[in-house]
Amino acid sequence: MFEKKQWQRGIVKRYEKNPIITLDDIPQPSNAVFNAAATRYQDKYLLLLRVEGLEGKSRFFLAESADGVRFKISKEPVMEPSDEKPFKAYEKRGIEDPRITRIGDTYYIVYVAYSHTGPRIALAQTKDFKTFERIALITQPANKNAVLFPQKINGHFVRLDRPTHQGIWISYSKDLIYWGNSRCVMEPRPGYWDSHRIGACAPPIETERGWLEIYHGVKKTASGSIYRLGTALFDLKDPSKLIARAKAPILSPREYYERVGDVDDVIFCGGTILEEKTQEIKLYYGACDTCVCLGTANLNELVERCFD
Ligand code: BMA
Repeated sequence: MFEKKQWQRGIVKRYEKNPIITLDDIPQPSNAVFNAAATRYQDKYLLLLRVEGLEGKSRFFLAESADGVRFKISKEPVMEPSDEKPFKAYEKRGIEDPRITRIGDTYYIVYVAYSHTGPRIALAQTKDFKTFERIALITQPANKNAVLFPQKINGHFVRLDRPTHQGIWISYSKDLIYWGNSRCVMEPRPGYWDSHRIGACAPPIETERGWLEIYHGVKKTASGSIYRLGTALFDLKDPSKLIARAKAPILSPREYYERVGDVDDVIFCGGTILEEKTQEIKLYYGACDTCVCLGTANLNELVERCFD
C-alpha cells in the first residue's frame, strides 16, 4: 500500500540526483536536451537524445552507459535533419522526440519530422547505432507521438500514434512503409488530468495482463498546460482493445526541474528499460523541454494501477 504522500507524488520514484543529463553534458553549443528514446544495446543502456540547437532545430545525439545513470554523450549528432529526398523537405525544422523499438536484431527509430507542413512521423533503422538508415515517412501531417510494438501481431507490424489532436490511434502494416486499418483506441478524458490531449510515450511493454502503455496526458489551466504520465493496458492479441486505464497519473511535475524550464510543467517520456531480474522499469523523461531525468517503478505495480 502507498502512503498518501507517495500517491500524490506518483508511483514513479525519482532518481535522487536528477536531472541525469543537462545542457552542460552536450559537447556542442545547444539550447536544450530532452525527450530521449531508450533501449538496451549489447551490455549497454543507450539513449537517443533530442538536442535542440541554438538556432532552434532539434537533432539526435547518442548517450551510452553501463549503469543506466551515468551517460557518455557522442561528440557529434548521430542523426540530423536529412539532406536527401524525400526526407529533406519534411525535416527542415528539425527531427524530434525519437522512440526506439527492437525487433529481431534491428532497432527501429520512429521520430517526428518537422517542417512548414507540420509534424509527421518518420521511421529509421540501425543495427549498430553507428549507421542510421531512413526507411520512410509513414504518416501525413499533423501527427506525433508514434511508438512501434516490439513484435508483429497477427502478421502485422503495429504502431500507436496521435493524428490531429484527437487521441491515440492504432495502425497496421505488412512492410513498415504502408499503414492502414487505422482507428482511435483512446481519447482524452473530460474532467481528468488528461482532458486536453494524450499521446503514446514509451513503446508498449508486454506483460501477462496486456500491453502496458505509458502515455502523456495534458491538462489546460489558466496558466498553461500541465504534462503528466499515465498508464493504460491493451489486449495482447488485439491491441486495439483498451482493457484498463489508470485514473491517476503515475508522475506529475512536482520538483523544481519539472516545473520550471523552457516549457514549464512538462514531464514527457520517450522510453523505458526493463530490468528483467528485478522487474524494475527505468523510465527516462524530459523535464520542461530542458533536461533528461530518470525515474524507476515496479512493472507489476504499474500494471495494477491501470485497474484502480
Ligand atoms: C509536445 C511535444 C514535445 C514537448 C511537449 C511540451 O507537443 O512537442 O516535444 O516536450 O509538447 O512542450
